[in-house]
Amino acid sequence: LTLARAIAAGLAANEFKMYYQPQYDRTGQTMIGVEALIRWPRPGMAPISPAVFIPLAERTGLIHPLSDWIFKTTMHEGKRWPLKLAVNASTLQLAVPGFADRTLAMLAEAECDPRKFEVEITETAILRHDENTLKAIHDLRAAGVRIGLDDFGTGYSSLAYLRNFPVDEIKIDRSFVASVDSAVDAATIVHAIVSIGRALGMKVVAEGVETEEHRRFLAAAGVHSLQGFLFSTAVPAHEIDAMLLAQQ
Ligand code: G
Ligand code: G
Ligand code: MN
Ligand code: NA
Repeated sequence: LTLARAIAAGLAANEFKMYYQPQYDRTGQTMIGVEALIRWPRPGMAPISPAVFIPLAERTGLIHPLSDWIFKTTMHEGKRWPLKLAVNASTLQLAVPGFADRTLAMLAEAECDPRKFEVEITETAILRHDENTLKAIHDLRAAGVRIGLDDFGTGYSSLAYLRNFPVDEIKIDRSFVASVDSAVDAATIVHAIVSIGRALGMKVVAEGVETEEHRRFLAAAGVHSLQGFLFSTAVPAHEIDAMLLAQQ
């Protein structure tokens, strides 16, 4: 509970920062998007990973104000880039009635084009398949917001749900990418995910691209875009500005 109080205080004191991890086309030459990832560089203390504080925020209800801050900050900082802006949504956030309307209102307020905004959801969100979540995804897509399925291949629902639950993009989980050059089964699974994604008209993104060997394998397999430490970790907005300038 002490940490929960620190999250609430951190929000009030504006301690959180959004960082952005670049996504490249399959040649690795052109930045085409970013994934927004929250960071908490607590003044005078060791940083805490979002893998720790996001689940705690979910258990305490703080995820709602925190998620609003994440969405708004990403829209305001990212609208100036000619890039797709992918943001992680908590499963709890999606299930709140009015999530789509609130997101669209934030986009309008930030003057951010809905067509460049992507909401990343997980298979857990789909598995719940409650009506609010389904309606939110439908309404967002109708307004031009893209939906991405994160950590694809690690859940149980993958194949059956893709039929009833259309998404624009699937992100191959980095556990498969990490093994493509050492394990035949991981390479086979990547090929299978790309075939399914392409057959269903979805874009396929690979996460956790760490080496030029990974990049070459994934490009040959037909993945559309690439994200990982080979290119960059998540960086502050001003570093994305500099990378875009250097690319011109
Ligand atoms: O970026 P990093 O490896 O530290 O992220 C750790 C975990 O926290 C990942 O599962 C990631 O999806 C999650 N995470 C990071 N930033 C956000 C965010 O802005 N919103 C949500 N809901 N999850 C995030
Ligand atoms: O769960 P999600 O995919 O949203 O979270 C992204 C997480 O993956 C972040 O914590 C980010 O720091 C991490 N990440 C990004 N690129 C790489 C990579 O190339 N290798 C590894 N091991 N982690 C990565
Ligand atoms: Mn993600
Ligand atoms: Na992931």
